[in-house]
Amino acid sequence: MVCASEGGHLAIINSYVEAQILKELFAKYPEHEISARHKNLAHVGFYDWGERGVWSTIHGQSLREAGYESWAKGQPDNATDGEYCGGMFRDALLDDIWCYHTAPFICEKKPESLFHYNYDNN
Ligand SMILES: [Ca+2]
Ligand SMILES: [Ca+2]
Repeated sequence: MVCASEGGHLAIINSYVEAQILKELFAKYPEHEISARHKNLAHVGFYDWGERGVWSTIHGQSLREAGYESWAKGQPDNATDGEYCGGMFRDALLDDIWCYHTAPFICEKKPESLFHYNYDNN
């Protein structure tokens, strides 16, 4: 909701290069500056909408179609039966996490949205 209020959306990782950019961004916020429950895991824009282990971006593409599906070792594990939201560790590898666990989050938006935005173009 915060991302949307700023004219963007949770970051969708479309390439290894974009993942590295998010990794660098995350590195600017050390653990001690983060008050959320998770400090080394950020919410990003993918989820398991049907809760059946089929992961897609918030825009409906599969992770492969989006361009990045590098899960961390052993993930997604649905560890506590309820990990239906997408997360990214500090090393840019993906994890499935509880949607309501507080964690840092990363937004993205198009440069032109700095002036105006149109949902039809997103
Ligand atoms: Ca992106
Ligand atoms: Ca997990």
